[in-house]
Order: sequence, then structure tokens, then C-alpha cells
Amino acid sequence: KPPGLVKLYGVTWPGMVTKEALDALKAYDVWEDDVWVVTYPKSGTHWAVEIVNLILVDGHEDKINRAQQSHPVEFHIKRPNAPPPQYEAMKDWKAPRVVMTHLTEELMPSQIYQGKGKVVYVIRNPKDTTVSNWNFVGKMKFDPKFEKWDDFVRESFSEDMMYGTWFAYVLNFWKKHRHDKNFLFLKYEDMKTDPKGAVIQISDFLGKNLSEEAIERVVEFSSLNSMKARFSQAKPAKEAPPQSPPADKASAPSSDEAKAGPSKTKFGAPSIIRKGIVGDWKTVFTVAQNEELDALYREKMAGSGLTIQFE
Ligand code: PPS
Repeated sequence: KPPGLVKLYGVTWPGMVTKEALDALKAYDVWEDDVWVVTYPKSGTHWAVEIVNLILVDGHEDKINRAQQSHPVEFHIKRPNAPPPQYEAMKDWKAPRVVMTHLTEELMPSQIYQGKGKVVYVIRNPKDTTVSNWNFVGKMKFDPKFEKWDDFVRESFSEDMMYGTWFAYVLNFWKKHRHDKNFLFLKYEDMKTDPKGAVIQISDFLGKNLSEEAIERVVEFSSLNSMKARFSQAKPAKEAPPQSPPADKASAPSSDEAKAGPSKTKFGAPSIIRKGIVGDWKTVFTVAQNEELDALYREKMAGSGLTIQFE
């Protein structure tokens, strides 16, 4: 059953988020060596988490502690006999803990802003996050208002969007924390152009002095193909690779995957690792939608000092 949406503290969340979780996280005991990977959804969270995990084990993929595999820390699944939420279980994790989250700026643990822990913050252009999200929550039939592309794109840039709009989410962090010593801001598009550069930047930020061989291993194991091979093992045999629907067919059922039901990855959700390219938005956005978003982009980003690459 799709989890639906819930509104808490003025923000719309997926139904797996609870007030209890948000309150616990605001007051959370952050550890000095915690690494929090913070993103607007579909910005490359899992990619950045995998890079961080690999860096911490010198690129030896088999040494990553998968028992400490993270999902968005704000999730709190309440059902009979459910295991404790991750934010509780994490109290028993071994340091360094790698945590992923889409918490908004206001709701992040206060201790982070006192300089505790480190934040790797990934920004991806809002057109590609929208299309990636469309292929994800749209296909999961997460909420009825996400079922048609035209509605989805409109909804994505309304304040009611899950996790808020890209603009509010990204700019709140960027404007307040771009100079904080425990924050590293990265752009997905730069990571695509120069993955090795991104690995070096992150390892320097984490204070890890990796050998050239270790850097190469991290780059290799965090590549799209390597991650896809390792994290998509449980796909049904019938499944065709997910396709972005062309603009005029955007709301039609788009692939065998839709008919077969979502493919399960190790992350338990459809196709988190999908195309992994810059500019996929061009296959889905109509000319009018693109122009509208460009105008909004110019208005919202003016004076922010943040530039985003779209292709
Ligand atoms: S989520 O659900 O918000 O946590 O999703 P998130 O992990 O942030 O983003 C999913 C998109 O990231 C792409 N991805 C990658 N791109 C490049 N390299 C690697 N290794 C990689 N791993 C994941 C993934 O394909 C999703 O983007 P789209 O555009 O849908 O392909």
C-alpha cells in the first residue's frame, strides 16, 4: 500500500515520517565522527553515501558494514513488531556512522549547527531531480496527485511538495551553511564530470589520506555500473530497463516495470539507481514546462551565488 503523505511542522513528508522521529532527530546526539549525507531527494544521496562508505574502508567494498546500511533517518515505520527506527538503532552502531537524510534545514539536529559531525551536501539540478523523482514516486503510485506527469511537475514546484520545493530546500542550507566548516557542498553534475575529483574532495573533507590505489578503488566501486550491479540483484527477470516517457506520453504507463510492479533493489524501492545522467529532463519536460521552470529559477536563485548546470 503506498505510504501517502503527512504534514508535520509545515512540511509535507512521505507517510513513513513521524513527529516522534522529527522531534528525536532535532534533539539528536550527533557524534563527532558522524557523516551525514544531506540532500533534496533524488540528488545522488545513495551515490554519495556509497562514496563515503568506500572512503572509510580505503575502497575495499567488501569491508563496508552493510548491517549499518542507511535509509533516510527520518523514516519511522510503525507497524506491529517493526524493528526500532534507524535513529534508535544507530545509537548502537559502530563509529563512524554514515547517515542519509532529506531533513529540512530547520529540522536537522541542532548539534550539527554547533559544529558536531560532518555534512556532505549534494545539490543536483532541479529538472533532473524532478524527473528522477517522477520515475520513483510516480511509479510507486505514492499519492494520487503524483500519477500524471503534468500534475507531478506542477506539484513539484508548489510548497506542498514532499520535502518542500527544491528551491526552499537547497537555498535554506546554501544561504545559511555554505561557509560552515563541517559542511561540504557538492554538485551532482561536477561529480559526474570529475568523479575522482569528488572522491578526493570528500576524502580530504573527512580527513582521510587515501593512497592513489584506494582513490581508484573508490571511484570504481562508486561508479553507476558497479553500484547498479551490486544493488539491483533482486530484479524480476521480466523487467525492462525503465524508460523516461516522451513528453507527449508522459502520463501513460511507461514500461514493463509499471505492469510487473516495481522492481525491488536492495534499497527496497524501484530503480533508485537508474540512468544516472545529467540532462535526462529533456526527455520528459515540455517546452512550456521548461520555460516556466527557467523563469522560476531566475527569480528564486537571483543573488544566491549558487550556479547550477543543467546539461
Ligand atoms: S533518493 O531516493 O532520494 O535517496 O535517491 P538518490 O539516491 O538521491 O538519487 C537517485 C538518483 O541518483 C542516481 N545515481 C547515480 N548517478 C551517478 N552515479 C552513481 N553511482 C549513481 N547512483 C545513483 C540514480 O540513477 C538516480 O538518478 P536518475 O536520474 O533517476 O537515474
